[in-house]
Amino acid sequence: MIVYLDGKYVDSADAKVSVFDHGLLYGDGIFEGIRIYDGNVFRLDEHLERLEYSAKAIMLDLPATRPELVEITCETCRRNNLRDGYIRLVVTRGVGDLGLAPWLCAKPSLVVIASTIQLYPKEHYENGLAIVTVPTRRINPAALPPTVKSLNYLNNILGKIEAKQGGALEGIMLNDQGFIAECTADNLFIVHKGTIYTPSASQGALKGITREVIFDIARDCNLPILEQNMTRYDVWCADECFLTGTGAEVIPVVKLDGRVIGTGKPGPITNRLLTEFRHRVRSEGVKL
Ligand code: PXG
Repeated sequence: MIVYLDGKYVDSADAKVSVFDHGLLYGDGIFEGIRIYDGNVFRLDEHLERLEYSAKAIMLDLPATRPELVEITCETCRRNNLRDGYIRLVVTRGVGDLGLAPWLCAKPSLVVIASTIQLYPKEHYENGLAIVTVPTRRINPAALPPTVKSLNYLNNILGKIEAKQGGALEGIMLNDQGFIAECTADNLFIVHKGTIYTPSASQGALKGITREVIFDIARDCNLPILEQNMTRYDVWCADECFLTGTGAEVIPVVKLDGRVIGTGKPGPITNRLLTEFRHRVRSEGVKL
């Protein structure tokens, strides 16, 4: 595997960063996870825009412009002959001393990895996931905006551990007011009486790129869609529920906290959105 690291395409065995990199020492950095389908990089501009916003929020100067990032991303895929897979962009604060001070870091490091991704097993798309609500609350936006896709994923990792302990592959994280923020690595939607609902990003969610695609599809198909505060009760009593994410795409949820959602099978609107999503990933995107 060939990895891009700070201006060079190197063998993965040589793709190493310093133990003094603040990405390692403090989780001081940002990242993106992007899919490539049949040689098309899906929503690359949107991912790079989110990376730029994350950089701005943490006052980090990206070491490459948008066109350079597009070229580096595509070139990393080309060098790995990757036509279907997963691309990880990471920007760390770079090498500094043992203090926090980011202004003492020499320069940010940029890494691009083009690889494969571990997907949810196919049967979950056919039968739906059973998920749980986890005890760990999503971090308060006043502490660290969850809209920043930062290298500080401990909040989500604790949630992920708790979901596993609860026997589930994914878990809902509430915000500190008890409203649903999102899942540990996916956004959440419900369908109730024909309308699609999702918590607004201000409730503590990442502004998911896949979430945005759902808004686009809903608009194009004349399906009503709203951002609304949501509790566990709203999910228990929904007709349908599904999660969205770069890895998950659109995955049905049929149980939350032991309560069966709707008929207990993936619902018609969820299935329609998944079908339309899978069509779009093959017809849109930046060609290598
Ligand atoms: N919320 C969080 C906290 C995420 O990390 C999403 C929502 C969905 O956003 P996108 O933009 O992907 O629609 C994410 C994204 C993995 C993996 O390997 C996780 C994500 C993306 C890609 C891979 O678990 N999370």
